Formats: sequence, C-alpha cells, structure tokens
Amino acid sequence: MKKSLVNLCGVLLVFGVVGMSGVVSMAATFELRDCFESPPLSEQSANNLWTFHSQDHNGGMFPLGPEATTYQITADDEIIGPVISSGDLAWVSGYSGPESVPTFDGVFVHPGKANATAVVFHAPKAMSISEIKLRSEGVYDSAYSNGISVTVNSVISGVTKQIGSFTFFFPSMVETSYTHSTIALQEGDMIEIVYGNNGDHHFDHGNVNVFIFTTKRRK
Ligand SMILES: [Ca+2]
Repeated sequence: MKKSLVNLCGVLLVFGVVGMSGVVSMAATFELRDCFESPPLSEQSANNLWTFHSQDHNGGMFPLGPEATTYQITADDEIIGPVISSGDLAWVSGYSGPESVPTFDGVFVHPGKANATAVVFHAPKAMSISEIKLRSEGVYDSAYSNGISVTVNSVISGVTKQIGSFTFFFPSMVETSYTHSTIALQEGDMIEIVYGNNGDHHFDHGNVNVFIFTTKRRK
C-alpha cells in the first residue's frame, strides 16, 4: 500500500540544492516528536509515517490512550507520548530522590513489563538515510530505574539488521548518532527503535526523540 507524506506525522524539508551539474537534490529530516505535537491524536493507521508497536514491528499497534495524547497498552505499561518540553517541571518527581529537569523537547516513553515499546519509521518512498540521531534521558522518578535499553534496526525487504544498541540511565542525557554508512530504503522499508526495560520495567520513565536525516538524492 502506498505511503503518503501527508499524514499525522510531518516531514521537515531542510534544504534543496541545485548542484553544479544542474541536478536537483533534496534532503529531509523526519522527527519522531512531530507525531505527538497536535493532540487529540487519532487511532494508529498502518499507513502512518511512524507507528508504535508491542515488542517490534511485527507486534500489535498500541491503541490510543484515554486522553488522546498517548498510544499505550495499559495492561503491560507500554506507552509512548505525550510530548515533554525542555524545562517542564511537571516531569520532576518531587520525591526524596535525585531530580532532573528535562533538557530537550521529546516524547515520553515507557517499556512494558513483558514487551518493549517499538517505534517504527516507514519509508514513504525510496530514500538514502545518512544519519539516525537519538536523544534519550530519564525523567520523573527514573533515578530508581535500572535503565532503558535501546536497539536500532533497519528492516529492509523484511530482513531485520541491527544498526546499534545502548542503554541510558538517569540523569545523563545521551545523544547517539549513527552515521557510519548510508542506509538505502525502498518504499515500505523500516527503521525500528526498540525501547526495552533492561530486565526490569519499574521507574523506566524516559524522554526520547529520534531524527532521521536523508541525503541529497540525484535524479
Ligand atoms: Ca529498566
């Protein structure tokens, strides 16, 4: 089924270039947070640019949360959304433990007891990805968390290949950038970011964002 650029999740065109040979090129940035900028959200559709699943892209899509600012499976604590803004004191715990204030504009994420929370980007057309950048930090009472594990995969022609993985812990903000090679996607191929509980889901309260940068493309 054809994907459309015009859906709930926006695309920011960064710049266009007319090369010396007269070839028109274009690069774009796709940002996870764009999906959550304008609540109330709609129920997920398989045609969306970004979708959110239990465990990985093969798992069920999360239903809409009760306040239409999140997608979540309440029974397993898997959740993504709402947006978190830099400096928002609502995401400071107020408990006796160490506290932090969110340092960037992102999206709340919580892996489940049993299953990870998977963020899936669907290529709307053939594209070459030059960089995948992730921002990750613990918020609220995540000082008591044992960390949230992150795995980044490409899914090309149905074959999953790991690009990288890391685990983040309160209180440091981690910026992770994968630029080691260009990733060629065809329409319908995916980039998958799996937020897992690192063995224990308690206090796994994360603020995350994902940026996917495409290269200039020759026509
Ligand atoms: Ca954990």
